[in-house]
Amino acid sequence: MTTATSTMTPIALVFLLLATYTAAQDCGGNEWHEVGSECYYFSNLDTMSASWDMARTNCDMKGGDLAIMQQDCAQDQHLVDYIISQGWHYSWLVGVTDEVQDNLWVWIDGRVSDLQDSLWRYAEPGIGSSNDCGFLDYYNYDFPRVHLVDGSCYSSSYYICQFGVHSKVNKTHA
Ligand SMILES: [Ca+2]
Repeated sequence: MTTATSTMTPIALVFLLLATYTAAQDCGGNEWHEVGSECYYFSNLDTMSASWDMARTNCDMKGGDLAIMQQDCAQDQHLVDYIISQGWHYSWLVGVTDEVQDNLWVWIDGRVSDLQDSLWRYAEPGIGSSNDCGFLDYYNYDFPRVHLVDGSCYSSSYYICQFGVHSKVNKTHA
């Protein structure tokens, strides 16, 4: 037991233990948020923005990688609903890129993205554009929506990490 803890009043210690236990249940720490069956880190909560490369490095240090989607429709919906429920009007880097071959969008776990999936916003991603990284983007037109769009890999952006994602795509963006 540390000196600081040993000098706490018993009631403070109870609260500390309770807080620790609660955090441990919630995806192993207060950086990670349990959404559906997965744990995510939302960098907007720390006002942390980064390029694609740095975002992946930061996610890696936390024990994950950029968030992956299109594996499980229900899980995708959980994530979308969560963002809408929080009212976060942002765009976040997620783990999909067409850097290797234009318009072939590949998730960082190696799966090719289905561009017909309604998770992609209408007319997105743009063909032949220099925007090679995928974002999950909130916008409100009649009602709040969250969709995938393409964007720059180099601008400093918010990002979503997903705990335990194992990448098959090189972390270095050429
Ligand atoms: Ca592109």
